[in-house]
Amino acid sequence: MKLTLIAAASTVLTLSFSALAEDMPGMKMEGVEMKQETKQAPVATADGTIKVIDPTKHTVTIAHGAVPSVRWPPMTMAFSATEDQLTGLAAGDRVSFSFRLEGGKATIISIRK
Ligand SMILES: [Cu+2]
Repeated sequence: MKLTLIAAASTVLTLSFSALAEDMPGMKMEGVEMKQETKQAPVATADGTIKVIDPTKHTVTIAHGAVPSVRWPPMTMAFSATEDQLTGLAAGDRVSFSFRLEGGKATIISIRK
């Protein structure tokens, strides 16, 4: 009877140790990936008013408010955007958008009225 209990207890211990060992590398990996993504291209969000949409150049010119995360004052500038992202939008629309800043070029990630 005693032997059976000990055997059962050590089985439970072994199981919980292996569960821990599996969890830890996974958590570390996730942390590393998140850091790399932030380093590569910071993502910022802003609000603004669409001034011009240029479907041939795939750009949208937006008069946007201040963006503290990239130290921008309010300004009017062009962002790269895909045709899909610009569908349903027009000059004069108030929009909220997120963008990625890479090598001095700003690319829209998401944009909505
Ligand atoms: Cu700007």
